[in-house]
Amino acid sequence: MEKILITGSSGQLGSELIIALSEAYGEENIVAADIHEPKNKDDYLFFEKIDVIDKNLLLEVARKYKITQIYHLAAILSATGEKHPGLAWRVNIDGLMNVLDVARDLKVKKVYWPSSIAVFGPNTPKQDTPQHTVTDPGTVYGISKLTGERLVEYYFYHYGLDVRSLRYPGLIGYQSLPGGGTTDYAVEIFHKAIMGDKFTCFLRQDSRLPMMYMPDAVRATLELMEADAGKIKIRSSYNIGAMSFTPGDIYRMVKKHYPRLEIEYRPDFRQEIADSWPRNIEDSYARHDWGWNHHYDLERMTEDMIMNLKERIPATG
Ligand code: NAD
Ligand code: AKB
Repeated sequence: MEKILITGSSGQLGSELIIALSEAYGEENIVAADIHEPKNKDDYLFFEKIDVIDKNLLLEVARKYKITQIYHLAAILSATGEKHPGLAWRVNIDGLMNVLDVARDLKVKKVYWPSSIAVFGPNTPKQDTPQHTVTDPGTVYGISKLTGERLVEYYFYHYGLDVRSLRYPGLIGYQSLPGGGTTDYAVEIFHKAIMGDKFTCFLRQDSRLPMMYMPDAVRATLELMEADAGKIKIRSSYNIGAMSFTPGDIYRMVKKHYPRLEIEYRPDFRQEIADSWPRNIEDSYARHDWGWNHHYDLERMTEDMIMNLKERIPATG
């Protein structure tokens, strides 16, 4: 019987992954944990308010529930990280080491920790960015993810801890709003369209980035975690790709459903971050090693996002 702890459970990814994990393992086997309480606490049988920087509390919670797997999602993302670099380092690195130490000491069977396309930087090839290439991130977030990749690989080779990881592109989902990243615009545009508001985009019209719809990201995560250990050849973090588009592309696609949607481009400090990231990702290792395959392109994602968000947001436009 598995008992699964999810840190960062109130976030954009956590709030979606917890639904899939509850379906797969049973609600009674899932422990949600975050520094912020979830919007609907009643949705969870077990919720623990924790700060991942507090190692003793993490240990206490993991012991209390006899945790066998940890999905460690708690993090400070790229844009917030540039505003609060010290906090980003403490949460992303000290928090990760705490989770890895607790997992090692309690002999937890498996740990999942996400990395990001933010590990790449201005000197990385931007087109079809390979798995093994230059990684020279220019943000504290990216530096923390790159350090994290080295740490999880270290814990695997030195302590035998079964840690697995994916380098997600920008994630787009409807369960919750994103939490301070550079790719957040691609979620916000849907909310503005449905509410009938004008959308002000903080990136340029032609700023191309790799992106993924949340159902693909959640499925990739579960498939990686359920794969035979022998198939996981990369113990730092796997490149995974799905689609790649610009703000101009997604605007045109959403406008097909909301013809009155207006957009204004006002690039801010996040433009420099976006300019340093890949345009699209080469992910043949993930496809070969454990069978990764994406299902959603821009058109299919847009239809599904709008269908699901419309049920959640009262339309005013
Ligand atoms: P998010 O900001 O929406 O959620 C992060 C959660 O962590 C929040 O609920 C926050 O309250 C919590 N948290 C922050 N500090 C904490 C602390 N000290 N202790 C406990 N909880 C704390 O982020 P997300 O989009 O859900 O991202 C989840 C993970 O996936 C992160 O590791 C992120 O780097 C990674 N990732 C996300 C994306 C994306 O596009 N969303 C892309 C690449 C990688
Ligand atoms: C961010 O923009 O910071 C995240 C990411 C790509 O890691 N969405």
